[in-house]
Amino acid sequence: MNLSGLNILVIGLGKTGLATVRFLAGKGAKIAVTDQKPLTALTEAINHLPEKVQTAPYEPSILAGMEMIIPSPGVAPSNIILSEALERNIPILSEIELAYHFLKTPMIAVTGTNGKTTTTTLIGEILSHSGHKVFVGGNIGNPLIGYVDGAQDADWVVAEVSSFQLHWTQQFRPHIAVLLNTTCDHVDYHGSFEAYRQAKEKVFKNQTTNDLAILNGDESSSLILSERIKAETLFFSSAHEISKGMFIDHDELIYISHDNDREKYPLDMIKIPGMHNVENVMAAIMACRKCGCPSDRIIHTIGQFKGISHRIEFAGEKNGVAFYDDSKGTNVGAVVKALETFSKPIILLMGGRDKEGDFETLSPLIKQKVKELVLFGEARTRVNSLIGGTVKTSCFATLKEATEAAYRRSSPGDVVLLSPGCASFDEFTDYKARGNFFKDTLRHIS
Ligand code: UMA
Repeated sequence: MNLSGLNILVIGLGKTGLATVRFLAGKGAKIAVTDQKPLTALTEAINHLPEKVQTAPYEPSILAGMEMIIPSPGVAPSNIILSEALERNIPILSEIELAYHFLKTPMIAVTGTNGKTTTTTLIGEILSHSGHKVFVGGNIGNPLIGYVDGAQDADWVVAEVSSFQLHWTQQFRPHIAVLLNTTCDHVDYHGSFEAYRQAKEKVFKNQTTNDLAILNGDESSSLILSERIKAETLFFSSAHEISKGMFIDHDELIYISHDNDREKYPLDMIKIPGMHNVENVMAAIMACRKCGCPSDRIIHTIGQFKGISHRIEFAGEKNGVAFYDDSKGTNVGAVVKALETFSKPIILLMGGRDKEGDFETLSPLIKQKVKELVLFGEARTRVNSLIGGTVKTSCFATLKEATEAAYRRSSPGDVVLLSPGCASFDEFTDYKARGNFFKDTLRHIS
């Protein structure tokens, strides 16, 4: 792909936009950038732009003369500039698609509604403990294009890829692709659950028989999907035996490879809680075995792995009440996984910015596991109208008020769980800030 002299518009000046602009400048493209925020709110980003990059107004008229558009992941497909670009047949590429065209390192891509960050991180750690040089990036926080812009000196790239990033891909082809699970999320962005699912499934679209696809054997949609996949396919299941892939047999994980080799891994090597994490581990093992990582290194690394922050993370104990930070649980599927992890009575903190989640599907599990529901933030009214009657429920404007109320209502032996099922952006910059704020509130609570 020759970008020299090409007129390219980059939409959004966050992490992705800035890294993309730097890469494009190095390739000699003529770059314009635009952002829905006023320029005065973007001084920091603008100060980091390479020379000759133009800032442009946030309106479709800027498309005149443009030959390619690179939208940031957060720009929804329904965006007015993107709609107009489609009308005018101007190519739209996501940043991961652009990066793919220049990527020289073999790539493992991990997607799914939940577990992406845990699995991506674990694969990266196993590979590096097995002696490989690894770049871990993508949706996890550091754009893939930044790696492509550098020396590209890793043996493997492990990329967490989101549905936002996959939506505008065309030729993107990871050597190993993992789809962990697909439950309802980001309907506000994609327009429907079906559109969201289709975006995720694009991770397999260009794979060939030389590649590997890893799918969830407990989801009927992945069985249907596998019929369209050309790559060698392996499944993982926490519920039943699998003929090619990985499953649980009493206190062991069994892996049956394509060559019918049978390997065993002790279940108690896994220190991170919940059956969903057993699934994440199975996917990671199969990806790493394909890369040639030895089983003993895999077992050792999994045994050391403590999980990631803000994902069902133990946040402390006060007067016999245990607090867990699951701020990264921003959709209903994640709340399900978190609730399933505990056997003690739960006081559940939910809320934030609604992504049109299917909260009503939570009712049976809430009835079974939750002692009291404490709702907060923008989404509290809608969530309350959908599941408020299931158990005793109260509503608060902010996370601070909700956390203090949850503690007041708790008794020794309870779990207070922040698993919001919503985005954080009504009160915080991101889920990390929300999780840290929760922990900070706990420190000062009395
Ligand atoms: N913007 C517009 N128009 C829009 C939307 C945004 O101009 O319609 C502008 C904003 O004003 C802002 C910039 O775009 O200045 C932000 O772009 P962005 O929202 O795409 O954010 P980045 O900083 O580029 O971060 C993105 C991912 N963000 C999203 O997908 C929303 C980060 O994932 C990712 O870590 C980063 O690229 C590096 O790859 C975050 C995320 O929430 C963690 N991801 C979602 C998730 O995990 O559920 C998909």
